[in-house]
Amino acid sequence: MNVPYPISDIQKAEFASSGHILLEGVATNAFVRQYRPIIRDACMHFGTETRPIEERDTYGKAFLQTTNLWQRDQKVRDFVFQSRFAEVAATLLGVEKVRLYHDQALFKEPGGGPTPWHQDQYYWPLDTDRTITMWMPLVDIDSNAGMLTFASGSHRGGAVDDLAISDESDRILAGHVADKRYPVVRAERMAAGDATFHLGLTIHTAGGNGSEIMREVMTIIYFADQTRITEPRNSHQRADLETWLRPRMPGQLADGELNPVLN
Ligand SMILES: O=C(O)CCC(=O)C(=O)O
Repeated sequence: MNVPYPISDIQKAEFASSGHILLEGVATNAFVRQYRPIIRDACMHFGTETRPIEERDTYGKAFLQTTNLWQRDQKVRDFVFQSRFAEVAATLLGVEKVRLYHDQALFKEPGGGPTPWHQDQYYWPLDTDRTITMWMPLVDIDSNAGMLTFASGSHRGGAVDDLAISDESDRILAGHVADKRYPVVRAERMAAGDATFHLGLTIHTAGGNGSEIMREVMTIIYFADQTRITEPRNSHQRADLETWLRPRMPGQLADGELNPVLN
């Protein structure tokens, strides 16, 4: 893990054109073996969902979400602060340095519902399109276990609508993806430690978890250094400003203590 992960010019071009890419072995087997129990325990400890799946709404059924574990657990911080991950993010974005936005563990339970089609950037008061998420399963998964699925090239259409993740975003963006004939792309399987990276504007979804195992996924979101904060455009962006960017304010550089440079 101390050596950089190699990215070829072909992979960079693929990412620029598709808005997403699958990379194998971004974390080594030994590294995943070491950190999987740490992240799982942190999710158990800090997770707050207690309702049975049947009683939750669409968002609640999609995954158990536990955020910014790096602030709560020193060992998870070691995982999130890996410069190897951040360097891949910077290389794919074509920028020199990236900052941490936040991390989230997204565990989709067996029987968990689909993740509606959405664009991440709707949530983020950041004045850049240079935002990227690393999505890494900590267990081997097949396509029926809630694989992340992308509308290839959809980032080039910009922000499509002002929609939070919901049944409505799912309906409208599924229609948009079909109208624009974006290829819908997902991996058949991913091994623990493989990762996908996608841009904040890439339209994406994930299926329900039809397998019998918990889909344990860890994500890390980065943005380009020197990015400024925008005036929040919705309640989610106001919450993000408070939660992930404090003490910085709209108009300022997003370079507060919660947003360190990681490469
Ligand atoms: O893991 C999922 O089901 C959805 C993840 C996602 O939308 C993201 O990481 O941006």
